[in-house]
Amino acid sequence: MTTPGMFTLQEIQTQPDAWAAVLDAVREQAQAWDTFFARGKDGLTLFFGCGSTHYLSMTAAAVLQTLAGQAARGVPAAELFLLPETWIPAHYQISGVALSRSGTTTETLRAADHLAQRYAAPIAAVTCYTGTPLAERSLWTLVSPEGHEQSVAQTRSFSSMLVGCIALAALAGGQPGYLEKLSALPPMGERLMQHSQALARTLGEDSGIAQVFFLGSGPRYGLACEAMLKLKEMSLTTSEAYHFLEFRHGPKSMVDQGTLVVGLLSDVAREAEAAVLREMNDLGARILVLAEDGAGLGWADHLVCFESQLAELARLPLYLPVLQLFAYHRALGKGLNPDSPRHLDAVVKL
Ligand code: F1P
Repeated sequence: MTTPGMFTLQEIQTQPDAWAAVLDAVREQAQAWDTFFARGKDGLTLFFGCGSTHYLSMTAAAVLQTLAGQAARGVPAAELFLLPETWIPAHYQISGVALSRSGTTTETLRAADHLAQRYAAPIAAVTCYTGTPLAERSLWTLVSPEGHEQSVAQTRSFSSMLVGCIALAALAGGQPGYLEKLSALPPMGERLMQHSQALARTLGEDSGIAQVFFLGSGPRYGLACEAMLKLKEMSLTTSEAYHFLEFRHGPKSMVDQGTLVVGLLSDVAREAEAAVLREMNDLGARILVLAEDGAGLGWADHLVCFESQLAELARLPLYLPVLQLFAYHRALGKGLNPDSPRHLDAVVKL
Protein backbone atom coordinates (compact mmCIF):
# COMPACT_ATOMS: atom_id res chain seq x y z
CA MET A 1 0.00 0.00 0.00
CA THR A 2 1.56 3.29 -1.05
CA THR A 3 0.55 6.80 -0.02
CA PRO A 4 1.10 9.86 -2.25
CA GLY A 5 4.62 11.19 -1.95
CA MET A 6 5.97 8.37 0.20
CA PHE A 7 8.85 7.57 -2.16
CA THR A 8 9.77 11.20 -2.69
CA LEU A 9 9.81 11.91 1.04
CA GLN A 10 11.89 8.83 1.78
CA GLU A 11 14.34 9.71 -0.99
CA ILE A 12 14.69 13.27 0.26
CA GLN A 13 15.19 12.16 3.85
CA THR A 14 17.77 9.50 3.06
CA GLN A 15 19.92 11.70 0.84
CA PRO A 16 22.62 12.31 3.47
CA ASP A 17 23.33 8.54 3.41
CA ALA A 18 23.64 8.72 -0.36
CA TRP A 19 26.15 11.57 0.01
CA ALA A 20 28.31 9.46 2.34
CA ALA A 21 28.12 6.48 -0.02
CA VAL A 22 29.18 8.45 -3.09
CA LEU A 23 32.13 9.93 -1.21
CA ASP A 24 33.28 6.39 -0.41
CA ALA A 25 32.96 5.54 -4.10
CA VAL A 26 35.08 8.55 -5.09
CA ARG A 27 37.76 7.59 -2.58
CA GLU A 28 37.92 4.07 -4.04
CA GLN A 29 38.22 5.36 -7.61
CA ALA A 30 40.34 8.44 -7.01
CA GLN A 31 43.41 7.18 -8.86
CA ALA A 32 41.51 6.05 -11.93
CA TRP A 33 39.96 9.50 -12.42
CA ASP A 34 43.40 11.16 -12.39
CA THR A 35 43.89 10.18 -16.01
CA PHE A 36 40.57 11.69 -17.06
CA PHE A 37 41.14 15.07 -15.48
CA ALA A 38 44.73 15.26 -16.66
CA ARG A 39 43.34 15.21 -20.22
CA GLY A 40 41.12 18.21 -19.53
CA LYS A 41 44.06 20.44 -18.65
CA ASP A 42 44.67 21.81 -22.13
CA GLY A 43 41.18 21.67 -23.43
CA LEU A 44 37.54 22.02 -22.61
CA THR A 45 35.52 19.68 -20.42
CA LEU A 46 31.85 19.53 -21.38
CA PHE A 47 29.40 18.29 -18.76
CA PHE A 48 26.03 17.37 -20.25
CA GLY A 49 22.66 15.92 -19.32
CA CYS A 50 18.91 16.51 -19.64
CA GLY A 51 16.46 18.14 -17.25
CA SER A 52 17.82 17.86 -13.72
CA THR A 53 21.10 16.49 -14.95
CA HIS A 54 21.48 19.40 -17.38
CA TYR A 55 21.15 21.75 -14.40
CA LEU A 56 23.65 19.60 -12.56
CA SER A 57 25.99 19.96 -15.54
CA MET A 58 26.04 23.75 -15.15
CA THR A 59 26.92 23.54 -11.46
CA ALA A 60 29.46 20.75 -11.94
CA ALA A 61 31.24 22.69 -14.70
CA ALA A 62 31.40 25.83 -12.57
CA VAL A 63 32.82 23.83 -9.67
CA LEU A 64 35.47 22.09 -11.80
CA GLN A 65 36.59 25.33 -13.38
CA THR A 66 36.81 27.05 -9.99
CA LEU A 67 38.53 24.26 -8.07
CA ALA A 68 40.81 22.96 -10.80
CA GLY A 69 41.25 25.94 -13.11
CA GLN A 70 40.20 23.83 -16.10
CA ALA A 71 37.89 25.26 -18.74
CA ALA A 72 34.49 23.62 -18.34
CA ARG A 73 30.92 24.22 -19.48
CA GLY A 74 27.54 22.65 -18.74
CA VAL A 75 25.44 21.97 -21.82
CA PRO A 76 22.02 20.44 -22.56
CA ALA A 77 22.86 17.06 -24.10
CA ALA A 78 20.81 17.56 -27.27
CA GLU A 79 22.70 20.74 -28.19
CA LEU A 80 25.90 18.73 -28.51
CA PHE A 81 24.63 16.71 -31.45
CA LEU A 82 22.11 19.18 -32.89
CA LEU A 83 24.23 22.37 -32.79
CA PRO A 84 27.74 21.33 -31.71
CA GLU A 85 29.45 24.36 -33.29
CA THR A 86 27.67 26.68 -30.86
CA TRP A 87 29.36 24.94 -27.94
CA ILE A 88 32.57 23.47 -29.24
CA PRO A 89 35.33 25.82 -30.43
CA ALA A 90 37.48 24.61 -33.32
CA HIS A 91 40.80 22.90 -32.47
CA TYR A 92 39.97 22.35 -28.82
CA GLN A 93 40.68 19.08 -27.11
CA ILE A 94 37.28 18.06 -25.77
CA SER A 95 36.49 15.78 -22.83
CA GLY A 96 32.91 14.82 -22.01
CA VAL A 97 31.25 14.09 -18.68
CA ALA A 98 27.77 12.64 -19.15
CA LEU A 99 25.45 13.10 -16.19
CA SER A 100 22.40 10.88 -16.00
CA ARG A 101 20.52 9.27 -13.13
CA SER A 102 19.28 6.44 -15.33
CA GLY A 103 22.17 6.13 -17.77
CA THR A 104 19.60 5.48 -20.49
CA THR A 105 18.33 8.90 -21.67
CA THR A 106 18.52 8.90 -25.48
CA GLU A 107 19.80 12.46 -25.89
CA THR A 108 22.59 11.92 -23.37
CA LEU A 109 23.69 8.72 -25.10
CA ARG A 110 23.63 10.42 -28.50
CA ALA A 111 25.67 13.34 -27.18
CA ALA A 112 28.25 10.95 -25.75
CA ASP A 113 28.47 9.10 -29.08
CA HIS A 114 28.76 12.34 -31.03
CA LEU A 115 31.56 13.71 -28.83
CA ALA A 116 33.45 10.43 -29.02
CA GLN A 117 33.06 9.96 -32.77
CA ARG A 118 33.37 13.50 -34.12
CA TYR A 119 35.69 15.05 -31.53
CA ALA A 120 37.57 11.95 -30.32
CA ALA A 121 36.56 12.99 -26.82
CA PRO A 122 37.12 10.61 -23.93
CA ILE A 123 33.79 10.11 -22.14
CA ALA A 124 33.25 9.81 -18.40
CA ALA A 125 29.94 9.40 -16.61
CA VAL A 126 28.37 10.21 -13.27
CA THR A 127 25.20 8.20 -12.78
CA CYS A 128 23.15 6.18 -10.30
CA TYR A 129 23.02 2.73 -11.91
CA THR A 130 25.56 0.18 -13.09
CA GLY A 131 25.45 -1.80 -16.32
CA THR A 132 23.68 0.88 -18.35
CA PRO A 133 24.20 1.93 -22.00
CA LEU A 134 25.90 5.06 -20.68
CA ALA A 135 28.35 3.06 -18.58
CA GLU A 136 29.19 1.00 -21.69
CA ARG A 137 30.18 4.20 -23.49
CA SER A 138 32.26 5.61 -20.65
CA LEU A 139 35.87 4.93 -19.78
CA TRP A 140 35.36 6.32 -16.27
CA THR A 141 32.08 5.83 -14.41
CA LEU A 142 31.21 7.12 -10.98
CA VAL A 143 28.05 5.46 -9.68
CA SER A 144 26.25 7.02 -6.74
CA PRO A 145 25.46 3.68 -5.08
CA GLU A 146 22.49 4.93 -3.06
CA GLY A 147 21.28 7.54 -5.52
CA HIS A 148 18.72 5.37 -7.32
CA GLU A 149 15.07 6.36 -6.97
CA GLN A 150 11.50 5.22 -7.49
CA SER A 151 10.16 8.73 -7.90
CA VAL A 152 10.21 10.52 -11.22
CA ALA A 153 11.58 13.80 -9.86
CA GLN A 154 15.25 13.63 -8.95
CA THR A 155 16.15 14.45 -5.34
CA ARG A 156 18.76 12.22 -3.69
CA SER A 157 20.05 11.19 -7.11
CA PHE A 158 20.72 14.83 -8.00
CA SER A 159 22.31 15.83 -4.71
CA SER A 160 24.44 12.69 -4.46
CA MET A 161 25.70 13.09 -8.03
CA LEU A 162 26.47 16.71 -7.10
CA VAL A 163 28.51 15.57 -4.09
CA GLY A 164 30.34 13.16 -6.42
CA CYS A 165 31.06 15.92 -8.94
CA ILE A 166 32.40 18.27 -6.25
CA ALA A 167 34.65 15.52 -4.90
CA LEU A 168 35.96 14.72 -8.39
CA ALA A 169 36.60 18.41 -9.07
CA ALA A 170 38.57 18.65 -5.83
CA LEU A 171 40.71 15.70 -6.94
CA ALA A 172 41.20 17.34 -10.34
CA GLY A 173 42.33 20.47 -8.53
CA GLY A 174 44.88 18.50 -6.52
CA GLN A 175 42.97 19.02 -3.27
CA PRO A 176 42.40 15.52 -1.85
CA GLY A 177 41.95 17.04 1.64
CA TYR A 178 38.69 18.52 0.38
CA LEU A 179 37.12 15.04 0.52
CA GLU A 180 37.51 14.98 4.29
CA LYS A 181 35.71 18.31 4.50
CA LEU A 182 32.90 16.92 2.35
CA SER A 183 32.51 14.09 4.88
CA ALA A 184 30.94 16.66 7.20
CA LEU A 185 28.02 17.10 4.78
CA PRO A 186 25.82 14.08 5.70
CA PRO A 187 25.31 14.99 9.40
CA MET A 188 24.83 18.61 8.39
CA GLY A 189 22.19 17.61 5.86
CA GLU A 190 20.35 15.58 8.53
CA ARG A 191 20.40 18.48 10.97
CA LEU A 192 19.33 20.97 8.35
CA MET A 193 16.33 18.87 7.34
CA GLN A 194 15.22 18.57 10.96
CA HIS A 195 15.51 22.33 11.46
CA SER A 196 13.86 23.36 8.21
CA GLN A 197 11.14 20.70 7.91
CA ALA A 198 8.50 22.89 9.62
CA LEU A 199 9.34 25.93 7.50
CA ALA A 200 9.24 23.89 4.27
CA ARG A 201 5.81 22.62 5.24
CA THR A 202 4.45 26.03 6.23
CA LEU A 203 5.60 27.57 2.97
CA GLY A 204 4.51 24.53 0.96
CA GLU A 205 0.99 24.68 2.36
CA ASP A 206 0.67 28.44 1.92
CA SER A 207 -1.89 28.91 -0.84
CA GLY A 208 -1.16 32.66 -0.87
CA ILE A 209 2.03 31.90 -2.81
CA ALA A 210 1.14 31.88 -6.51
CA GLN A 211 4.58 32.00 -8.12
CA VAL A 212 8.16 31.41 -7.03
CA PHE A 213 11.47 32.77 -8.32
CA PHE A 214 14.79 31.13 -7.43
CA LEU A 215 17.92 33.27 -7.64
CA GLY A 216 21.49 31.98 -7.66
CA SER A 217 24.91 33.13 -8.86
CA GLY A 218 27.81 31.12 -10.29
CA PRO A 219 27.52 27.44 -9.33
CA ARG A 220 24.32 28.18 -7.41
CA TYR A 221 22.50 29.12 -10.64
CA GLY A 222 22.25 25.43 -11.65
CA LEU A 223 20.85 24.68 -8.19
CA ALA A 224 18.31 27.50 -8.52
CA CYS A 225 17.23 25.92 -11.84
CA GLU A 226 16.94 22.51 -10.20
CA ALA A 227 14.81 23.94 -7.36
CA MET A 228 12.62 25.58 -10.01
CA LEU A 229 12.25 22.26 -11.84
CA LYS A 230 11.34 20.42 -8.61
CA LEU A 231 8.54 22.88 -7.92
CA LYS A 232 7.24 22.60 -11.48
CA GLU A 233 7.44 18.81 -11.67
CA MET A 234 6.02 17.99 -8.27
CA SER A 235 3.57 20.82 -7.66
CA LEU A 236 2.75 22.36 -11.07
CA THR A 237 3.69 25.80 -9.76
CA THR A 238 4.76 28.72 -11.93
CA SER A 239 8.45 29.05 -11.09
CA GLU A 240 11.52 30.50 -12.75
CA ALA A 241 15.23 30.70 -11.99
CA TYR A 242 17.54 33.65 -12.65
CA HIS A 243 21.01 34.86 -11.91
CA PHE A 244 20.60 37.31 -9.03
CA LEU A 245 21.29 40.62 -10.74
CA GLU A 246 19.50 39.56 -13.91
CA PHE A 247 16.26 39.65 -11.95
CA ARG A 248 16.21 43.45 -12.03
CA HIS A 249 16.41 43.46 -15.83
CA GLY A 250 12.79 42.68 -16.56
CA PRO A 251 11.65 39.69 -14.46
CA LYS A 252 11.03 41.88 -11.42
CA SER A 253 8.00 43.32 -13.20
CA MET A 254 6.28 40.02 -12.30
CA VAL A 255 6.67 40.59 -8.55
CA ASP A 256 3.49 40.99 -6.52
CA GLN A 257 2.02 40.01 -3.14
CA GLY A 258 1.65 36.39 -4.24
CA THR A 259 5.33 36.04 -5.09
CA LEU A 260 7.96 34.15 -3.14
CA VAL A 261 11.56 34.93 -4.06
CA VAL A 262 14.09 32.37 -2.87
CA GLY A 263 17.70 33.58 -2.68
CA LEU A 264 20.53 31.03 -2.69
CA LEU A 265 23.00 33.44 -1.15
CA SER A 266 26.76 33.16 -1.67
CA ASP A 267 29.58 34.53 0.44
CA VAL A 268 31.50 36.18 -2.39
CA ALA A 269 28.64 38.16 -3.87
CA ARG A 270 26.46 38.29 -0.77
CA GLU A 271 26.03 42.05 -0.55
CA ALA A 272 25.00 42.51 -4.18
CA GLU A 273 22.66 39.49 -3.98
CA ALA A 274 21.02 40.60 -0.72
CA ALA A 275 20.39 44.04 -2.24
CA VAL A 276 18.31 42.42 -5.01
CA LEU A 277 16.27 40.49 -2.45
CA ARG A 278 15.62 43.58 -0.33
CA GLU A 279 14.45 45.45 -3.39
CA MET A 280 12.00 42.65 -4.23
CA ASN A 281 10.83 42.65 -0.62
CA ASP A 282 10.05 46.35 -0.95
CA LEU A 283 8.05 45.57 -4.09
CA GLY A 284 5.85 43.19 -2.12
CA ALA A 285 7.50 39.76 -2.58
CA ARG A 286 7.98 37.39 0.31
CA ILE A 287 11.65 36.44 0.71
CA LEU A 288 13.22 33.12 1.72
CA VAL A 289 17.00 33.29 2.11
CA LEU A 290 19.35 30.30 2.26
CA ALA A 291 22.77 31.37 3.51
CA GLU A 292 25.72 30.27 5.57
CA ASP A 293 24.74 32.64 8.40
CA GLY A 294 22.10 35.25 9.15
CA ALA A 295 24.32 38.31 9.64
CA GLY A 296 22.56 41.39 8.25
CA LEU A 297 19.60 39.32 7.00
CA GLY A 298 17.15 40.10 9.81
CA TRP A 299 14.79 41.74 7.31
CA ALA A 300 14.16 38.45 5.42
CA ASP A 301 10.72 36.87 5.93
CA HIS A 302 12.23 33.39 6.18
CA LEU A 303 15.82 32.38 6.74
CA VAL A 304 17.62 29.03 6.56
CA CYS A 305 21.20 29.17 7.87
CA PHE A 306 23.68 26.36 7.24
CA GLU A 307 26.25 27.34 9.89
CA SER A 308 28.46 24.76 8.19
CA GLN A 309 31.88 26.42 8.36
CA LEU A 310 32.51 24.66 5.06
CA ALA A 311 34.15 26.23 2.02
CA GLU A 312 31.62 27.83 -0.26
CA LEU A 313 31.67 25.12 -2.93
CA ALA A 314 31.72 22.25 -0.43
CA ARG A 315 28.42 23.39 1.02
CA LEU A 316 26.50 23.56 -2.28
CA PRO A 317 24.46 20.37 -1.61
CA LEU A 318 23.00 21.99 1.53
CA TYR A 319 20.85 24.34 -0.55
CA LEU A 320 18.80 21.45 -1.92
CA PRO A 321 16.93 19.53 0.84
CA VAL A 322 14.77 22.39 2.12
CA LEU A 323 13.78 23.36 -1.43
CA GLN A 324 12.93 19.75 -2.28
CA LEU A 325 10.81 19.52 0.89
CA PHE A 326 9.08 22.76 -0.06
CA ALA A 327 8.12 21.28 -3.45
CA TYR A 328 6.99 18.04 -1.80
CA HIS A 329 4.70 19.84 0.69
CA ARG A 330 3.39 22.18 -1.97
CA ALA A 331 2.41 19.17 -4.11
CA LEU A 332 0.61 17.47 -1.22
CA GLY A 333 -1.08 20.77 -0.30
CA LYS A 334 -2.45 20.97 -3.85
CA GLY A 335 -3.68 17.39 -3.74
CA LEU A 336 -1.00 16.15 -6.14
CA ASN A 337 1.19 13.07 -5.85
CA PRO A 338 4.85 14.21 -5.90
CA ASP A 339 5.97 10.66 -6.73
CA SER A 340 4.43 10.73 -10.19
CA PRO A 341 4.22 14.16 -11.79
CA ARG A 342 1.74 14.86 -14.55
CA HIS A 343 2.86 13.97 -18.11
CA LEU A 344 6.34 12.82 -16.98
CA ASP A 345 8.31 9.58 -17.14
CA ALA A 346 11.51 8.94 -15.22
CA VAL A 347 13.43 8.68 -18.49
CA VAL A 348 12.90 10.20 -21.92
CA LYS A 349 13.64 7.61 -24.60
CA LEU A 350 13.26 8.86 -28.15
C1 F1P B 1 16.80 13.15 -16.83
C2 F1P B 1 15.34 13.58 -16.78
C3 F1P B 1 14.88 14.04 -15.40
C4 F1P B 1 13.47 14.55 -15.39
C5 F1P B 1 12.50 13.77 -16.27
C6 F1P B 1 13.09 12.94 -17.35
O1 F1P B 1 17.02 11.81 -16.75
O2 F1P B 1 15.21 14.63 -17.68
O3 F1P B 1 15.68 15.08 -14.91
O4 F1P B 1 12.99 14.63 -14.07
O5 F1P B 1 11.50 13.12 -15.61
O6 F1P B 1 14.47 12.56 -17.18
P1 F1P B 1 18.47 11.16 -16.53
O7 F1P B 1 19.18 11.18 -17.84
O8 F1P B 1 19.20 11.96 -15.49
O9 F1P B 1 18.16 9.77 -16.07
